[in-house]
Amino acid sequence: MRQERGLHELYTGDPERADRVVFGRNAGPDRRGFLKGAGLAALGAAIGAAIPFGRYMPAGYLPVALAQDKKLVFPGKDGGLVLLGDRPLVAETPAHLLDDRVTPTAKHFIRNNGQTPEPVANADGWEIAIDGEVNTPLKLKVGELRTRFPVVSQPMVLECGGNGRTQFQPPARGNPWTMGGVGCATWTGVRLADVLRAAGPKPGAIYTAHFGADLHLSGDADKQPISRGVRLAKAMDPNTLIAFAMNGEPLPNIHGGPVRLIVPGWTGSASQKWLNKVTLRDKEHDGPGMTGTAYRVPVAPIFPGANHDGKGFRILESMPLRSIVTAPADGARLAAGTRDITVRGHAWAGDLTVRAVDVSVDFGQTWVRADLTVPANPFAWQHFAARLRLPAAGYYEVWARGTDSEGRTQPFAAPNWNPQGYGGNAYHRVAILVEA
Ligand SMILES: Nc1nc2c(c(=O)[nH]1)N[C@H]1C(S)=C(S)[C@@H](COP(=O)(O)O)O[C@H]1N2
Ligand SMILES: [Mo]
Repeated sequence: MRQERGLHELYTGDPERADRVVFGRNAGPDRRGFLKGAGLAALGAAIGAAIPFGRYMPAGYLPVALAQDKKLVFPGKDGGLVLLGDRPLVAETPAHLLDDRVTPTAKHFIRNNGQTPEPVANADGWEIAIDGEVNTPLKLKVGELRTRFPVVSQPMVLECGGNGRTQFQPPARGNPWTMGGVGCATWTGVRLADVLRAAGPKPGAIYTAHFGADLHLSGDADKQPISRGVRLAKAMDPNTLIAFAMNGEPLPNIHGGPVRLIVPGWTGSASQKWLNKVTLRDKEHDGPGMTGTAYRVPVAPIFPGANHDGKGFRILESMPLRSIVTAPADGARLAAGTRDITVRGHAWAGDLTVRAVDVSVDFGQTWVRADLTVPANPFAWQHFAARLRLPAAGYYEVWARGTDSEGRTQPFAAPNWNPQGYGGNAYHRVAILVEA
């Protein structure tokens, strides 16, 4: 059975498959030997410079510059994502690259739990099944979805359950997300509710179970990398979509194309990629990612650092309130004499909305209320901006702190320590320097 390997390892062992995974299906056998053409251009773009001796670079070679920087090399990604792991492939977006109101696909984070499937040629022929506690089990091709059901298109936040994890002390287990496991792309698809209604949920149906076509890292076809579900009420929310397009383009393979779920505002793990089946169940789902301490959080606080088997935890559903500063960039050096700056960013709060965002440049002694937009539609993030005065040259930190529609404010440090680090929503803090 084929073991999934890191990209680098994959390149050394199986350059043809590596090139297909990285550069798409058109990388033919002529690309063996040395790297040429589109592949070389893509690597050059990722590095940000021409590669004068690129013709001598072996196909599948991962340049040291990229390995050191931990920059993601991937077609359609602009080189700015930070690789958190390549087996499985996980990459986050530095906050300053999330400045756009709608996150471009090139800047959207990636979170895989298993192997990346190879792209399929005929997206419209991809089939999904609806079964379990329904009166009429269905098999629907993606092409049919478009014609049978109303198509919806709107920007919505997709966020990894572990976003903010590095805030936890002692460190929590899992991918070291800072604040970049989030994006707000425009998703186009049909409502899961419409499709479920067509199948007719039985009275006993209370929960969904989601299945995708990606292989487990071990290559064992009997194991799933992840299979989560949601309460039926969330599945029936008109904003929960079966999505086949992202930012107006066919859903890219790496984001789950041809088709995926978007369960906005809830832990990203519920938004199954490479979707091939939704089963309605008469009890809570128990697939990989539903049990123990995975995507589950303590109901009563536990001692930070304690071993815990997750008994008595609850399933992570809505994501917490967060805000990020997208400008200035962390580490920005501002010209001597700069005294006023505009701070900009986004805020979101899972199923809730954001009532206010405050920003500070004096370590939280005083706060300035930012201008804040209303969401473009349910589950879109909100944008804030504020002018701040910097009295002299020197080092400052910009802090941002949101308040949600129920009046709760972000804490200074990550709350409710848990073994896998969910819910870290401390203030976002960026460092800036005004040159003397
Ligand atoms: N089939 C499948 N679906 C999946 C995953 C996966 O590994 N396999 N990862 C989940 C997790 S944990 C997240 S956060 C989102 C990430 O979606 P993205 O890679 O498009 O950003 O997809 C979810 N859906
Ligand atoms: Mo995730």
